[in-house]
Amino acid sequence: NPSFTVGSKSFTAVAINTASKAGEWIQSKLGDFNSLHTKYSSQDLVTEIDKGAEKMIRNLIQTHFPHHSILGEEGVEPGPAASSKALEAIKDAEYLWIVDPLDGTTNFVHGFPFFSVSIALAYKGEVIVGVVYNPMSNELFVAEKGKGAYVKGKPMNVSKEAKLIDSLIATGLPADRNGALPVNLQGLNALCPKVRNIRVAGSAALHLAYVAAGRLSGFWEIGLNAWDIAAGALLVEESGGKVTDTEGNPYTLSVRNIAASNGHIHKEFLSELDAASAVAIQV
Ligand code: 2AM
Ligand code: CA
Ligand code: CA
Ligand code: CA
Repeated sequence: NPSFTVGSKSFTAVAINTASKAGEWIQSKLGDFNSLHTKYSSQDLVTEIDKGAEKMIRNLIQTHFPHHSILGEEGVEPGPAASSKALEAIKDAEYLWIVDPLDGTTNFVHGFPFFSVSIALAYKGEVIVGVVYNPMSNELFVAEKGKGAYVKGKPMNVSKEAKLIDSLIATGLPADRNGALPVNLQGLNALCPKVRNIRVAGSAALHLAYVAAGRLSGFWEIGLNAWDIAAGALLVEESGGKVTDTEGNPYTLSVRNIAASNGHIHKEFLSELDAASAVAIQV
């Protein structure tokens, strides 16, 4: 069993403190940032704020835990399978922090107030701490493996819907136009008539936090990376929900096609996606 501390330093306290500091800084930069580049495609945006937040997070983690490894979105080569390649090189790390400094960059750029900082800690490949922070709503979502999940200090529980037709589901429309996007659109097309409604709010980490908090019944998206999912997946599991890949395999750090739900609807959810052939990237 991993411990949650080194000496007197709590991993969770550092994750919370780091996510809060980065989030407050990001919020202070709303509408006040300069360099705006596109990364892999014209829809794949990155700003100096993504990079600055990651630097801040890396510095804080390294100060506390100099022997831990860090995987962050802005520290690797961009591209559709960015985290898979990076994970391969780093997979033997005992303690691995998985960081998305700004999840929902497009929202940040447009001032749409739905973006987050996502920080997870994995011990021997298993996520043991997950923190997602939305500075705009001042909501901090925290989970520790085996110890439950909390939003603003209050225990979270997933929603109770038992049928897809009563469910509010979220998904994402990825920037990867040739791979993930058409598959996700296929899923959207198939799911839409079978559910109460669908939301596409632009931050995978926050969508997962909302499933954990019972505000969404489920979420799926094709072609994500480890940093979009790791913290949110633990939030959902520790709130009583279910997290798999879109084919129903157990969640691991290498999963890129994610399906999370309150558990009750999971089977029906995945079978509708499967019927639409919308569970994997087709190339
Ligand atoms: P980001 O804002 O950190 O880049 C929305 O569909 C989700 O997809 C967001 O969590 C977003 O994270 C992520 N995303 C954006 N561009 C992406 C890309 N090119 N490949 C994979 N995921 C991406
Ligand atoms: Ca990005
Ligand atoms: Ca992201
Ligand atoms: Ca990001």
